[in-house]
Amino acid sequence: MRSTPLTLLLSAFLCATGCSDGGGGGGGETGGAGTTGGTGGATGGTGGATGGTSGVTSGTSGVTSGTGGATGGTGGGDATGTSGTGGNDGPAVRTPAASASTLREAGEKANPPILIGAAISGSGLNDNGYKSVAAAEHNYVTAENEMKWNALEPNPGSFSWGSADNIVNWAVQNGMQIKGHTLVWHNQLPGWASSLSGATQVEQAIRRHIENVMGHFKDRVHTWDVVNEAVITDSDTGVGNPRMRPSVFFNALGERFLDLAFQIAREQDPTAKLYYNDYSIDARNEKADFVYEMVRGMVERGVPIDGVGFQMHIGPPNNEAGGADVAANLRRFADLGLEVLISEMDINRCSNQVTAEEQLTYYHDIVEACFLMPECVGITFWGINDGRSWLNSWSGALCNGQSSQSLLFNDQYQKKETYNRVMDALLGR
Ligand code: 9MR
Repeated sequence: MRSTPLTLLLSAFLCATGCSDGGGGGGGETGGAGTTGGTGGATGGTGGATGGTSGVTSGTSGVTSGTGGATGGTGGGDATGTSGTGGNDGPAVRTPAASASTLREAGEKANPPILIGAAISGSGLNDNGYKSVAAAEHNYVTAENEMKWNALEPNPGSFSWGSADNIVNWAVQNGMQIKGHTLVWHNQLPGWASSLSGATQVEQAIRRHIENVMGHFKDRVHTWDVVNEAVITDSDTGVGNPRMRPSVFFNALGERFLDLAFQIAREQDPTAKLYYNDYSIDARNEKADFVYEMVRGMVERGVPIDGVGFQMHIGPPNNEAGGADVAANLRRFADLGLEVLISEMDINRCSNQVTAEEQLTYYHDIVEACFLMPECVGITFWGINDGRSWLNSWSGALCNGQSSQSLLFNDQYQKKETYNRVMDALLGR
């Protein structure tokens, strides 16, 4: 069974913002026109490449609406003076490969290419079946736990690289890119870091950690989750009283810790892509709105943020998000001039809150939402095979000893129907 093509839903959404003609209008000299641009597409109009007169918010809008982009615009600069951040010099659409025998191949042959990622665990790499599927099907790696603060800096100023190096080196050998996950996060902190207090102590610890970690991996890791999950709501679904999460970082420095972390990261590596990453911000909800305003503020202040990762843990206890909702939500972040990424996708079937049919529809439509947006640079699945999913053993996931059946491969590394639906979306079907 095929779900409603997201292309239709997406164009309906985009047309709601103005589809007066079929040409490539929008974007260009006035920038802001992009947000109400036409339905153009591949050939584009005049907008896009260098943004409009107020690039941060308008430059990419031309691309959004299927307008400008490819041929570039005449506008320049942006409101914050960081020339070009609002522009988007890629094509306005992504063209699928004609055929592919792996997800990785489908991603690499798409134009522009799209990264196909997986969370990789050190223990998984001891299993040949896991390793061969992981490398054949993916070209992007996130270490599931091995690059977190407790793994890398178990004692103050004393670093432990072994497990992370194993994963990173394996990825490099297999021609895969790596995202460093994660520099500043309230969770998986060593005890000594959780008990720091006072602005000076906390700022020094953040600086030492970021400088050492980014410095160690500088030649191999070019994208970083600089800050992870800094926002909380009453419910894990992203609803209820969204606010900055109390943490050792926030408690000592206030919201300033965000800017500080990104600034230190930028000083350490002027060319790295720097991301904010969070869960249950996948569709428009209270948490996503709050994060949008938070990130928009960072962009306006000139904080060096390049992208946002939408974790896309679908099903209990996290949010559920349909493809059209995801598309609309990702779009507004991309319109800030940022890359967007589906960073930790899995769909939990425990307790049957998500049915088998719904799971297939979600997999297809959410991957399609990203695929259709050139600013969506990749899709990372949070694991390889069902049996190793983090969900199985976490009480919040309501699995009660059952498998979450949340991923694309079974425990014999055979492709599941979920895999086929993801492939369909990557091939434009
Ligand atoms: O998958 C990870 C699991 O093995 C760890 O026990 C857990 C501990 O917090 O972290 C999991 O990964 C998380 C990721 O780092 C950040 N977003 C949520 C992920 C799932 O909890």
